[in-house]
Amino acid sequence: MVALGFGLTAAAQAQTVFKIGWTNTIDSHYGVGVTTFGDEIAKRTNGRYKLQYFPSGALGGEREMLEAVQLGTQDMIITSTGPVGNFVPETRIVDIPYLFRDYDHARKVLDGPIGQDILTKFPAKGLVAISWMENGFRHITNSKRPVKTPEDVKGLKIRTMENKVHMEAFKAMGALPTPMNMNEVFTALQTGTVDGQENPIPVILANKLYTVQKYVTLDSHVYSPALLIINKGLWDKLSDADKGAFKEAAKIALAANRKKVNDDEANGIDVMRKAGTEVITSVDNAAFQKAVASAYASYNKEFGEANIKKIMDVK
Ligand code: EAX
Repeated sequence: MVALGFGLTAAAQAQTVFKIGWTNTIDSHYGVGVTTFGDEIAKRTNGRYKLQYFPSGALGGEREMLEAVQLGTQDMIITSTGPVGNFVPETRIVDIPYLFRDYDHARKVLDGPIGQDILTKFPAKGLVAISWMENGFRHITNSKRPVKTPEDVKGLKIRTMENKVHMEAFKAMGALPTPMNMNEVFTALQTGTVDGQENPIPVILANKLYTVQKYVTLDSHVYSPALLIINKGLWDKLSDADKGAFKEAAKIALAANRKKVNDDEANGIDVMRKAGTEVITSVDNAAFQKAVASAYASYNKEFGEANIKKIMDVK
């Protein structure tokens, strides 16, 4: 954070600049969310607060950026929940495969009491989650073979996020989950270090992963929330009015971020097919769900079957 004073006139106001990092590009669903958030903050605080953007992993992977925000060496981040469970374990429940039916269901849970309650667990860890954001439903991509059934996943080396809930699911499917920082994924796919990876369409598009993957299977195995997080020390220094301005700005940013996800979902298949990638749209979801069923034993143990059912039952 850098506080800049301009001159000594009474009218001049100190300007505080917050550095925010993320792994996707500036024009991605995260970039749209962050730049909208930045515009809205500047507007609502008469320019007293400004964001300095560090897209495309310029400040590192999500886990290392989260550590930096917790330490205070980085001010803010927009991140998937991928590595967040290593800092705030209560978030892990939303990473369970097949927990959410569709986008409406996921958005309703996160905007409602269950999702908002999870945000209250962050301050104890030196972080303030200003708002949920959205990454999207995740799909399997690979260059070995078209994945049409869970059988096709067996033996594939699949990059996952540093997220034990996801890794358990891929292990249950017989894949070899390989946790890796997003910044290394494109090269790992290009060189064949891993056979495939799994990400939402907006991430596959923004990072052009489809140009180094022969097959994309739209299996929507898990919904991936994102979060807009600030260092707690910085948040506590904001006046109540400015905290309110940040919250209002985040609401508008979330709407812009979700609209970009909707747009990418609508256009993405065409973009990938035009680039020569085979996109498999008809997937036997029941078979994939059955393939991860064994992981549910540990999910029920860790999170409580009733808590999982409570989320699934939200209409
Ligand atoms: O948050 O690491 C991942 O696969 C994430 O989906 C990506 O960084 C966007």
